[in-house]
Amino acid sequence: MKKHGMMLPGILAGAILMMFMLQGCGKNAEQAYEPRLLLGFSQIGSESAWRIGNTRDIEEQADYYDVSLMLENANQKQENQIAAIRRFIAYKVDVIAFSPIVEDGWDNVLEEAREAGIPVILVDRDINADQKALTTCLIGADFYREGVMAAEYLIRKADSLHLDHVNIVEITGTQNSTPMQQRQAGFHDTIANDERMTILESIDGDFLKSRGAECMRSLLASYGDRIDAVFSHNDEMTLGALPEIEKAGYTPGSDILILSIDGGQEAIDVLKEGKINCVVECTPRLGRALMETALKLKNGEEVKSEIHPEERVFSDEDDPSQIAPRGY
Ligand code: GYE
Repeated sequence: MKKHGMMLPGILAGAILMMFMLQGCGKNAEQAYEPRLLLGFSQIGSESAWRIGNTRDIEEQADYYDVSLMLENANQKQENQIAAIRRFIAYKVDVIAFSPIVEDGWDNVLEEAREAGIPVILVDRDINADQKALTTCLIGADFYREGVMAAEYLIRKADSLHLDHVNIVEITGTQNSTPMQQRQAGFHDTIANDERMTILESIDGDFLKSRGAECMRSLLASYGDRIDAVFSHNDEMTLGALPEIEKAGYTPGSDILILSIDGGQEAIDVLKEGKINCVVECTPRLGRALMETALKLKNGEEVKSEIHPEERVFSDEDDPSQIAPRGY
């Protein structure tokens, strides 16, 4: 039987789930179709190329592993994610996975999953330590390391340009999300020992392109000429900020150094043009590890408590024309 990924509101998703469970009835009408694994996944939204690539990868890998996927998109709202998880519990899925938009506020719904005996996998982002025991495993990037790698690039760049000071503005991701907190911590901790480095301001860009542009306009209005470098927590906000820098009469990549995170194709193309100096990779390809982990949980096998993909740095220190197509 063909399995389908679903990006549907609850009731419709329920009706279709019933339909394809019934479709599985063979000669014996009493014997309902048993998928190999029924996985409920609550995605945050569609805010970035990263997120869209991540959703696509999870759908493709579910297909590849013959997993029946109930996929719900929360459109950037935690309450929608909580409602989706409750629906997964009601449908008695085998495993629940979700990418928590923020770190806190999950205790009640995770307690409900635990009472129902359904294991929960965190994908991409983490939750508060006190709620962690209600989940089995985290599959996602080491965001702290990403912040460290961005800062290490900036320190090397300051050395090679013989800069005696670097005034940085930071455009951060969604407040209280893991990548925002960890990328900031990794970056700040790493520049802390370099007295050339000063953060003029950190401002919340919510991982959105439109907010990246707004933040950059306001930072340029406040600091203008004093800005030497922009550290933006994702490509979308970077792509929003660049035209504002140009409109203000500066050349990104030379007048102002630009550091970004994610490594989507559009940002890599701009890196090749020289308007971005460094992009730290954050891979959205978490689908394979998710399917393998969920299958193990269904079979009652042990799983690792954390799985981090390998990531690298793309920058003007290497030849950007050699970067292979990114696929997201
Ligand atoms: O960097 C950003 C996205 O959680 C790693 O969320 C993810 C981040 C990613 O929207 O582009």
